[in-house]
Amino acid sequence: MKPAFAEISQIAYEGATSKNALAFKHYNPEEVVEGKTMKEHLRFAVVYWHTFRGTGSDPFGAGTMQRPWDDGSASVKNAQQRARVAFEFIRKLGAPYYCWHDRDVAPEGKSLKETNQKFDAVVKVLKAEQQRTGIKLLWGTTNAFSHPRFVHGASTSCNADVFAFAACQVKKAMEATLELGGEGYTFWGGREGYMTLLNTDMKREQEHLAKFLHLAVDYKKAIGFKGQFYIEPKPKEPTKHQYDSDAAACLNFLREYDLLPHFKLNIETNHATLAGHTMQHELETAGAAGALGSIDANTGDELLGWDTDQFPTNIYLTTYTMLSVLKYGGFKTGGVNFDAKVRRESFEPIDLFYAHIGGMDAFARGLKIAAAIRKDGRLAEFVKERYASWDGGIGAKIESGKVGFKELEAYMLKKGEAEPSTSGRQEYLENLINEFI
Ligand code: XLS
Ligand code: NI
Ligand code: NI
Repeated sequence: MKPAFAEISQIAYEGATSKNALAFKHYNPEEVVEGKTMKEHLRFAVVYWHTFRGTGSDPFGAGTMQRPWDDGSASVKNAQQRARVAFEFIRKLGAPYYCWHDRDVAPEGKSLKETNQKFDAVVKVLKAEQQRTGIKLLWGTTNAFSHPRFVHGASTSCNADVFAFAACQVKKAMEATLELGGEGYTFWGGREGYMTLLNTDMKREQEHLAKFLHLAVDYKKAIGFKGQFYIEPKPKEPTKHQYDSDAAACLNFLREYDLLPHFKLNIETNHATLAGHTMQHELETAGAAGALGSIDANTGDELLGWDTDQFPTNIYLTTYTMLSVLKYGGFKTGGVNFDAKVRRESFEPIDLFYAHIGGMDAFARGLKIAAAIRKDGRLAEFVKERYASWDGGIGAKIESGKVGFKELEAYMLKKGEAEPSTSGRQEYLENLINEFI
């Protein structure tokens, strides 16, 4: 096969002074930060859907992307050829992982049986390419939202046959993930929500979603898949309300239906902002519950209220993200997955390189900055000091359950007043962060 990116060689680390746009300035895979290499910390993944299937179409216009290796057909041959190009790209970029939806890698056939056969034919090529390049599958997932059959959702559809169809798809995609040695499997409830409550039995739909996930957990055990299951929160789009609306809603749902031990969260930046949260808020919510699994690294546009899935280049964003990730012990099975797409106007193949290099460098800087802030210790010390009243005296007694309202009344009657504690020092802390950026 003729290389698709013949003019591009392996992207190398050249250091911060390099002017080469096709080199890393900060991502030095073997550099050690807090006892692990950058490669081990960040576990970068390239997504198949945006990077190899994104056309650049939007509600106002057709696709713009120039992808000379792709003949535009829905043939298996084209899908296999595309898979080889994908691995050429990922290898030259130096990302250790990739992720897919079943329908990204292979076309849909006329029947479920035919669809599964086409999928198998492409999975074969993916497996061979993984072996040839050493690139691994971070997670697989199912697209149970694009096809018209999913108009009312998949597991939350009003039509039980659609639930059954989605189950077949997840079963098959989980088998493929296992076959490819995938380290996880993600559930993003594409259309699991409602457009209007007038036609929706919300309780029943949520019970069906829980039933679906339990069946997936059972099947995972049955086939011996040891990878991590993730739920990816998103508040809206395409529906008006998605049941997995944010990290807190997901955690509550998982707890209510006894699913929490089986899932972690895959937190996406642009979904956090659509939910009215910062990425950091979502990471802290997941982390505090012991459920921070992986991240979909992208960013929205401040002025566009849509999941624009842009590549992350904001150093504050990557710094705050890595501060939370390091705080909760780093990625185990998850990683930094670029669920991001080049702009419609960035239609040349080389833009895929610029986009990923920029995202990887931004995260490498975020990692180094976060590690420096942690090493410095002033930020953590400030937070610790702020809660000092809980480390002894009445605070320690409350935390350890030694006092009730009666004792607290006696304590305060004697003391007389609760003096305001020290300043929150937000500006001082923001300046402190800027010292490291
Ligand atoms: C869509 C989601 C999707 C998931 C995988 O907004 O981010 O891309 O990551 O289904
Ligand atoms: Ni995503
Ligand atoms: Ni998204």
